[in-house]
Amino acid sequence: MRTDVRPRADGLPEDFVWGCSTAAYQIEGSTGADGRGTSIWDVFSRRPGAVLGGMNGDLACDSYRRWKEDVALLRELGVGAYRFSIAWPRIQSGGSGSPNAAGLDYYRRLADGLLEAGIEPAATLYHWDLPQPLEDAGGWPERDTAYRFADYAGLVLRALGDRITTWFSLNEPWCSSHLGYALGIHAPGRKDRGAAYRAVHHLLLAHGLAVRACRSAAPGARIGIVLNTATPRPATRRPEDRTAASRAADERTALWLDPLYGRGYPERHLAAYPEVSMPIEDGDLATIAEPMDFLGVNYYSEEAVEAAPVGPEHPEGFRVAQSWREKTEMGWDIAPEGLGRQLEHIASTWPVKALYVTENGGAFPDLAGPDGRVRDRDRIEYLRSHIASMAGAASRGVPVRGYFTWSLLDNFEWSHGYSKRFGLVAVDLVTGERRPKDSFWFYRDLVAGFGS
Ligand code: IFM
Repeated sequence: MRTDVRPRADGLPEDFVWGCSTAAYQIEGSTGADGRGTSIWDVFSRRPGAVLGGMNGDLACDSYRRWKEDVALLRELGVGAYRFSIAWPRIQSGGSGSPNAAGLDYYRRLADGLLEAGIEPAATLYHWDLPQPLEDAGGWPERDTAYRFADYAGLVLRALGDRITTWFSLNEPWCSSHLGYALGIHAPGRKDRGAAYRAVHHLLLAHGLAVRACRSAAPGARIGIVLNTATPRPATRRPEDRTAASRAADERTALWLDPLYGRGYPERHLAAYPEVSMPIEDGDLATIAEPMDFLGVNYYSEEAVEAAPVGPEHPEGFRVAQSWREKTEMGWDIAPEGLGRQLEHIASTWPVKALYVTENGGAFPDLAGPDGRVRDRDRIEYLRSHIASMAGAASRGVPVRGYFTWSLLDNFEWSHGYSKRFGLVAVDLVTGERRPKDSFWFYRDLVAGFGS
């Protein structure tokens, strides 16, 4: 018996995949390089008041030019996989037509660099950077956008499917539909609930069409979707708070998972909002329910929800309630046990084949000491407790196959600009210099099997 290596203390299988996640607009920069077109975030971030301090992703972490440094960091971490996203406007500047070879070459180089470092590339096809010309034509509320996405997915899979086998269709489509089209706090910044629900349907249709495109373009590939599901609890026993919590949970979870697993849209949810309707055409529900290989779940928090008067601030009639918990810099409750609960709820309600935690992490103050070192004990504790919660779910039979922390790098946090930092690695916004925080070394230990 070997005595030099301790067995994993976390109860997870040896072949469990550890990784890190990022997204194109948040890290790449070089928004005008090599034929990249304009995305809705390029336009939205220039709208006065849309992003804190008028910041944008023009430079971001400069990863388009410094990707080799990112791969070296991942190699140092020892992770098995890297989840990044492909910027649609780099591949089709206007959102349709023949692919831009330079854009594809960038992701080919990145994938090859990862493979040479022994790291599996895992690519998201859409992490919110819709080509602006498609938004000008109506965006996700229009059916044609789903067809454009299917074309894009097919050509990316044909070009890169020989070296990338793990694919995610959409990242957190709730953010695209609800934050982008209902609440207007993400690109494209519209406030129209009818449009948001049409977007829900077309995002799901786009996903189903992409799964089919993937199967025909790269038969060996595996594909799933990434959702930010949530099951908030009612703040009190009052019936109106219970109704509020169940509506909030449906909006984040059943609205997506029911159709994805062949059950159609949840009637109770649509009945609660008679002003919206889903533009379903013959065959759509079968397309949306095209079998996936796995489901990705992004988890950050678990909130309490209470009823609120319907109005511009709470168009759905609910809001996050006051709580006793410590919060991250995002103002989100730190609720590690909610991750295990969420995974168990999903696995016991829908017939998922495999689950990946595709994002989990926290924004913290990250003050550097006089020696420049960031002793981010709060992030380490956040990661440790959430991973323990996930491992608990795995030990109770939930088929969790991997965990990706958000994020490798401090990056552009959407409407918060660069003010919220989630990275294991700090990035100097002027020089681009990368500096691992203490959480980086914690994660390296954990990946090596010495996390607890
Ligand atoms: O930064 C985002 C990411 O783009 C999507 N999931 C949540 C993260 C933290 O807000």
